Amino acid sequence: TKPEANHTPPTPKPLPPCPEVPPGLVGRLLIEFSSQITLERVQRENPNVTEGGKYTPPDCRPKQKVAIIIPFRHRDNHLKYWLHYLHPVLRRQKIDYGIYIINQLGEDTFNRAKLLNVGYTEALKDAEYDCFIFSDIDLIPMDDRNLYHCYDQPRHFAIAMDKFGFRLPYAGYFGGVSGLSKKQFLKINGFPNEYWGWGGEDDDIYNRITLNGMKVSRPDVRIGRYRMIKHERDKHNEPNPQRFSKIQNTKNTMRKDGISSLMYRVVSVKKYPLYTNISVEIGKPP
Ligand code: BGN
Repeated sequence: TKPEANHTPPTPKPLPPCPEVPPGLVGRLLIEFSSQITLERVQRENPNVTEGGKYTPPDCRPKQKVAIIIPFRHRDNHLKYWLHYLHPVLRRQKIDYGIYIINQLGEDTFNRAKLLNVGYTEALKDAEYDCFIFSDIDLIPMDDRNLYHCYDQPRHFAIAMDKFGFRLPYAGYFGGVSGLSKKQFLKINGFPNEYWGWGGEDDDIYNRITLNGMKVSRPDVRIGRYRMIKHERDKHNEPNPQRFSKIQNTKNTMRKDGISSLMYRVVSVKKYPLYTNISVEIGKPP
């Protein structure tokens, strides 16, 4: 026998591709927001999540690498619930993922869609993602069969929210939680940067999708159910009075306003055990 054979490390078994339908799903989930959650507890309950809020299934090879992008300001309590509920769901779904909180610094008017563009750009500096899921911090899926990956067409996940009576509020609704592959995102020039304050940016994104010859894909209404954490209206995120006219103009604005025109300044990138926090200055309305 060759003596060096003893020193050859065993070649790691190549993992099989992850199954189309993950075997460990449980279906409908019980979601409540009355018990107090601590990050220490969430960390304890998700020991395989690594620094920056990353996870890769240990037993199979996922097809996609998913960045989950969450626009954020002053919602620490919601973040705890989101992490508490989502990490276990995403693990059961066998998703290869990273969590990115995009925190708008200062007290100027909030700009959700611009923060999502920042999240897309910054996540790609961190790893080679090919799928981007954009989620509000206060939306928790009620069913783990609502799989957080990308589809043939841009995906709308949050189609049956409790506050809308578990139905789509209107046919073109694309708010709350949505997902686009890198290719789909670039095809629409990303999201608009010019919606300051509440409302309309999701409708603009919907317009971009249909104007570029794509259509929205959705889960079954019994599966795409969500609970929203109740909260007061945020300060500095008043309904945007320009939103009605802006969504009429997507066709004319989308080529110049988007990922191609994005400008911002990163102030800090912090990798915490359960998520990556990226604090940014994105300016203010003209
Ligand atoms: C719509 C908002 C969306 C919001 C949904 C659900 C606008 C544009 C002018 C009609 N759109 O009315 O941004 O997600 O309600 O709350 O306000």
